[in-house]
Amino acid sequence: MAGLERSRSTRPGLLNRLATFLGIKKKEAQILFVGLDNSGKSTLINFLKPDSYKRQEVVPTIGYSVEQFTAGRISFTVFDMSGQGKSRPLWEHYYRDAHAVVFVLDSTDRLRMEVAREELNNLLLHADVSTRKVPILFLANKMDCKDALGPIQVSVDMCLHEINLHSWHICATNAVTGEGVEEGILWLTEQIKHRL
Ligand SMILES: Nc1nc2c(ncn2[C@@H]2O[C@H](COP(=O)(O)OP(=O)(O)OP(=O)(O)O)[C@@H](O)[C@H]2O)c(=O)[nH]1
Ligand SMILES: [Mg+2]
Repeated sequence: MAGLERSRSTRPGLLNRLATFLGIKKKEAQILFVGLDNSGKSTLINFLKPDSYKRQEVVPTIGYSVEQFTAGRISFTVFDMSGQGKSRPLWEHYYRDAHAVVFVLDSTDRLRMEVAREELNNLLLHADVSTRKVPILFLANKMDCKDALGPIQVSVDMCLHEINLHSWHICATNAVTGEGVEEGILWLTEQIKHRL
């Protein structure tokens, strides 16, 4: 079935530096990255990884991959799901143990914003998400592209204002340079530190 890839490092990456900064004491946080194919999930995760484990080239994910960042007192386990239509039914198997969901959107993909909205609906209606009130970070990615929608327009198209069971946040990101990512991860870390 799906590919399983693991990377471990003792060199602190952004996630670990933030965890240390925020004084998180518990041991493990599981974060689920979902979103349509080509939205930039793996590129974002590659940015978050410690330098020595960054990939030269990011390729489309087959099934899913798992990345682990370990340093100090905290270990983040990141599930990077494929966004291909045939792989999306896999996402729900990872909802139950996720401390937070990162939903990545390609801000340039106006045509498929509706499809992303449908997938978000499925996620929000799933009992393992709705009953646990999992925080959701939306990343309006590819903000560097000239035809990208702004995060406010993405929020409107995705009807994010209708989400009332979960804490959520949206930021515009460039996964290649990491612009905007730190703000999102900081918000995420604040949300989950009480849940670990
Ligand atoms: N310009 C620009 N390109 C990006 C950005 N993020 C990702 N890309 C490009 O978009 C393409 C898809 O990125 P991936 O990270 O593989 O997307 P994914 O969401 O993991 O896709 P799947 O694994 O198929 O679900 C790659 O060519 C990336 O270089 C961004 O912020 N800006
Ligand atoms: Mg991928």
